[in-house]
Amino acid sequence: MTLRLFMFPTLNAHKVTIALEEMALPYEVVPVDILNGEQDDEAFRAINPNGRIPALTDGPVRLFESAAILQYLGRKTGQFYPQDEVARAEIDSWLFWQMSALGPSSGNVNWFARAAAKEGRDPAENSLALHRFRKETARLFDILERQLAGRDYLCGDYSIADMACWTWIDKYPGNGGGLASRPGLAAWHGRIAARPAVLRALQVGLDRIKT
Ligand SMILES: N[C@@H](CCC(=O)N[C@@H](CS)C(=O)NCC(=O)O)C(=O)O
Repeated sequence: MTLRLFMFPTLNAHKVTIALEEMALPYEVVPVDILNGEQDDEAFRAINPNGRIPALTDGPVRLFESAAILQYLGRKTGQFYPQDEVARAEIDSWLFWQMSALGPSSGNVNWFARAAAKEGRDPAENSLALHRFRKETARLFDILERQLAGRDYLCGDYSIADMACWTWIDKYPGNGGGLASRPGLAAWHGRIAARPAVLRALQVGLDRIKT
């Protein structure tokens, strides 16, 4: 059965291409042009009723939400997601932390910064929101720094939790105040950035960006 990944080259989609490349799974890319509203097409809504990428199908299995996809791929292959409950509980915790804290907080920094610039709004209008989300994102970066003290990866061995967090740090380090003052986070970032599967994964879909 062919895995079909519905995607546009963004950090949430690249979490999944990292997992697919690391797990050496063959997959087909189905482009969804989110800059031209294809995420709202009825055909795509049948795959993800929430109208967001990434989504994945595997025969009769349909998944949306990047963390659900990462868990599925981890269960399917037995890689980067150990069955042992102690290890899995740790990975799930960091995975959900990324989805509920790091992603939304850093994403809100982007939104409020962009809304002012792109929508011709008075930047002062967004200053309180930006202050709140920048402060929270910096706090979350500090949490990662603390977790990585004495560890190469978030949960000991490289796992789907690292894949989920890494794209957000890689793409928007400035949202949390950068990596210069966080040596553990910087080393972790560099360690993952150097992985051949990650380098391949970040290229997937880039031909879709028409700039
Ligand atoms: N929690 C979702 C977030 C998905 C999401 O927000 N995807 C963005 C791209 S990274 C999207 O589809 N944006 C299209 C839009 O905002 O209309 C996940 O992790 O899969």
